[in-house]
Amino acid sequence: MSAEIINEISEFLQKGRAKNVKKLVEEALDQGVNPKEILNDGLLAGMMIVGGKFKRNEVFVPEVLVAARAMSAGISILEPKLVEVGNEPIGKAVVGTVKGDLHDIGKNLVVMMLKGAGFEIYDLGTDVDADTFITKAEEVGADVIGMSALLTTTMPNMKDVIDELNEKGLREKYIVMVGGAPVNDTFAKQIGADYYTADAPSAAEVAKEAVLKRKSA
Ligand code: B1M
Repeated sequence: MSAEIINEISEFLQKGRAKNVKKLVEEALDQGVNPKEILNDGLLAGMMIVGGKFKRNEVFVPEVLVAARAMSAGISILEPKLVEVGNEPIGKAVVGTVKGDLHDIGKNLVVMMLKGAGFEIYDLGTDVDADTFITKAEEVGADVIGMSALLTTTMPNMKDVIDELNEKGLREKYIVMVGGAPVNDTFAKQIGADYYTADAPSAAEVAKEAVLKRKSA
């Protein structure tokens, strides 16, 4: 039963049918299907299929865009189930997708998971330049700066943020975390980030550990 509805969610997402996705996600939750299963096996799995077709030129930007909207619609229903925030924030995080990059689905998942881990979040959105990351982090007294990039052409913009932090003598103030499909551990080390994580739940876990470690030092 749960496999059936999850499969339907994936199918409707691939067709970009946001209303159907929303309705099915609600139904799946009512049926007691685990929200993480809906996210991973329904929404993310559907998006991966769309991504594969995009790569092979079987679908184009408009189709990907409607699928992405359907994904966001599904995530909006799941969010309260995935995020259980405690009372006291454990830290503050400034998060965004780097300059030149408009992909925000993964970044939004990271934001969601960080909220769930107890962070106060400042979501800067997409196409965020180094100055904006740093100004916001300074303004709110952030513990973490989290950057997402989905394009090989925008990955270097993560380094710009770190370079500017270094130039301003602020690098040590922040835990800098990076992620996104083309990013990996080697790249993170090369540009001088503190942590790379492959997915949103690990980003939240690592951020929490790192902040608690820093605060107890
Ligand atoms: Co674009 N796109 N796209 N796209 N798009 C990719 C990334 C691409 C791989 C597709 C392909 O060719 N196979 C390709 C990049 C190729 C490359 O650079 N090597 C590509 C391209 C080329 C482009 C355009 C240039 C296409 C064009 O215009 N000709 C254009 C660029 C626009 C721009 O940004 N300036 C473009 C546009 C778009 C849309 C607008 C249509 C849409 C984005 C909509 C949106 O985000 N609101 C879109 C989409 C949806 C995709 C794919 C299909 C799916 C991306 C996605 O949302 N995945 C993608 C193909 C793919 O990735 N297979 C593709 C689901 C999401 C949950 O995964 O973001 O990786 P992801 O997040 C993961 C992890 O990476 C991690 O957590 C998440 C999982 O838990 N993570 C972090 C992410 N950020 C993190 C930060 C962290 C830690 C972990 O710490 C801070």
